[in-house]
Amino acid sequence: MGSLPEQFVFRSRLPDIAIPDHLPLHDYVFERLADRRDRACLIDGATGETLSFGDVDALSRRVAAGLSSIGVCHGSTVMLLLPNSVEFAVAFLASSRLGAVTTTANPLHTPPEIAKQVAASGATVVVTEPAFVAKVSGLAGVTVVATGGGAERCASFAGLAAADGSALPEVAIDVANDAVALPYSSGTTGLPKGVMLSHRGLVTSVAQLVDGENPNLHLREDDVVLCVLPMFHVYSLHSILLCGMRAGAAIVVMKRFDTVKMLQLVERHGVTIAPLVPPIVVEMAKSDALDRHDLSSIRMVISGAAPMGKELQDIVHAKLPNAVLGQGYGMTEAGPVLSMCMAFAKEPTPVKSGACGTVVRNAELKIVDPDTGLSLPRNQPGEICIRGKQIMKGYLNNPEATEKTIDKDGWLHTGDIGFVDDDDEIFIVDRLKELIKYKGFQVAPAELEAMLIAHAAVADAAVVPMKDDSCGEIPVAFVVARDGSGITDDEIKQYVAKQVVFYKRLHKIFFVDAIPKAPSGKILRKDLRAKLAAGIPA
Ligand code: 4UV
Repeated sequence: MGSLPEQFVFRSRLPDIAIPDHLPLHDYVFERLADRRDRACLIDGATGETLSFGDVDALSRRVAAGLSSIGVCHGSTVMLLLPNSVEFAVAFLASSRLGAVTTTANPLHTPPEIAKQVAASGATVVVTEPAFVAKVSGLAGVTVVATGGGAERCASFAGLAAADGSALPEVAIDVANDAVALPYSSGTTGLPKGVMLSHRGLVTSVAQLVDGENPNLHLREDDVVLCVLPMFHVYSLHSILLCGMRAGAAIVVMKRFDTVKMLQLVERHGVTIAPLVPPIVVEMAKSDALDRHDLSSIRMVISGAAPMGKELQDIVHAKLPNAVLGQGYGMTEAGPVLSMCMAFAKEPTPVKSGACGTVVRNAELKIVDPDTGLSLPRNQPGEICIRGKQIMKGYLNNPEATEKTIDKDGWLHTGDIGFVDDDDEIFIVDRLKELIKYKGFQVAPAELEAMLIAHAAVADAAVVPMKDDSCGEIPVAFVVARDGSGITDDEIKQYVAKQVVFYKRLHKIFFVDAIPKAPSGKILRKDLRAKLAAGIPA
């Protein structure tokens, strides 16, 4: 009888902690409300208006009652189509109170992109700003709620917030099975899918960062966290909003990114924690305005959602010597955080530039050889896999895609290639999956390929990432044009641009005779990426 192959499982260097994962997410976040009722919770960056923890708790109860009065109940889906705002945070918590699920979308998405997500998620209520009401007003069976004034034929957010918060319906939330958030992600392959994150999953993931005697991400009550990353993306929703609130920190909400305004806000509010993505770190590092502002309050700069090389990390370190700079590594499906920089811990340990953290507590991580499926020891690159209560429950209405991502032993396969070094630090070196990341935003090649193939002049197409200094990656397409169509690259770019949000636009079109494919019909993306890496194809 052969012996089983050795399993190399990596764990945090910190001990596991007790996690109150019996609590619904809103109760967990507000667990210590009595101690911090009057402390600042959400600060509107534009106006300086501040809501205390007590205010946010009460407002989220009133909005929950208001949502209930327009039919939202246990199991309903509410879409938040909002830029960063106090209303976003409040509506998310309000939906959680009702046992409803929040699906989040970028308000800059085009009407067809939004309609697709509304239909797929089963959202019956969309909360948005007056400026975006027209994008959703024609959707059948959907009640639109507008923040701010002036939008016609909508329920008003202010109206919902005037409801009686003491009259909330009793809801029996099943923390292990009820989803509370439904962000969309294409995962390792195909089109964007609804990622079901349960109350227990998100509670676990937040606790893995900020709870315990020696939290991996040490946020304190006197911290001021900058929220410039979009709350509709899981990085901001989880690691800024939920972690910030759980830890009792104040969160400065910035509606949209602008380098100078961001630096002003840091100075004005004494921001101590700056969670960013590499393109913003680059903008900040090269901005002339950096030296004109006192940024000495910043004690932590977190970078995540895309790779940050050692060079950039060293530049920022030189510019912000008071701050500890490190990376987090997340993936929507992973709940979302897989690993976090140990220099952010209460009792920090040294880390290396370019590493994206050490696996979080109460979780297991392994590196798997994509060809043999065997787990690999330290310093050998393979597919990063994670297991723990924090990972997604699965994709909404898509058991096949769920099975391909979470194996029968409960391991979630990330599609990222990386290794764990001798100090337990994780380095990501490549991506097995199709996903393109433009400034940290997801672009699913399959979505753009379907669009291209639907064009009468296109016989076949493949979309792949091309490295780019300022965006990380940009989507480019290899296109086989139909004989005699005479279609130009500009026409193709325009055709796609009309249908998609700005970050999914194609930057270059390469006309080719054929798309390389495996006998199974699968596009050989690696070959196309290699072509790009070798220089622009003719
Ligand atoms: O699904 P997603 O868009 O998810 C994210 C989430 C990032 C987070 C979340 C919470 C944090 O605290 C935090 O620091 C970061 O990005 O995209 C997932 C894919 O993005 C790439 C990788 O390919 C993931 O599978 N990615 C994410 N973080 C990193 C990264 C990183 N630090 N370095 C390299 N690639």
